[in-house]
Amino acid sequence: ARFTLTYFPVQGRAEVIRLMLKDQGADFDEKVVTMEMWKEGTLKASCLFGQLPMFQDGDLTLYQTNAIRRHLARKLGVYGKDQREAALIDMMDEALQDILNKFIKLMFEKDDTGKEGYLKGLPKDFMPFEKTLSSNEGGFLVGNKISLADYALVLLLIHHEVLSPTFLDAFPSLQDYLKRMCARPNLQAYHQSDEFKSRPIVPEKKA
Ligand code: GSH
Repeated sequence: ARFTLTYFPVQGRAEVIRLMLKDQGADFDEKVVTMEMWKEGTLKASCLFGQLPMFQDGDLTLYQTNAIRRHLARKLGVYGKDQREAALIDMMDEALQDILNKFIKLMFEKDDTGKEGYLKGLPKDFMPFEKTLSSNEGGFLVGNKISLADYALVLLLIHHEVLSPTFLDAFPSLQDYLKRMCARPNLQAYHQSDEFKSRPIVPEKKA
């Protein structure tokens, strides 16, 4: 395939890239790097910033999840229909990044003490997206076509439902949106695949 995604055997930061590629029906190879392979050090030393994901598009090698996402979004045509939409997509995406950063922090905490406070903050964090979706007749965050930002939102919603199964009760538009997104044929097939089911969200916590 023209595209190759190199990452650890978890959803992690790469999942939002996978989601876009899968939904868009883009053909790509995956190189799975186990912790043992990574600790050996050669691959890490060869990565520009010493981290994964790495993405190859022909002879273009990219690091940094968001740079990879934006490259693919431009390439696959999911970055809005014009500059105005692209700006709004960036705005939505940055706000989603803020939530994602808090979520990642929570995921890597050693115990559950931060969870309650985190869950209390969710309504405030997700309300802007509920509002946006309830007023945008296009059915997406921006315009009437799926975009870069939608993939980020879908993934966050899926992960937050795992964290708190009742969390979407207060957000009817987000609930409807998630249902519609997950019913997209390619996403549905992906989420039913063994490949997806066997990949944990984050690495197992060490005792
Ligand atoms: N800003 C980078 C991005 O978004 O791609 C962060 C990448 C990053 O944190 N990668 C982690 C990693 O490679 C995995 S999610 N950890 C192993 C290491 O640093 O040795």
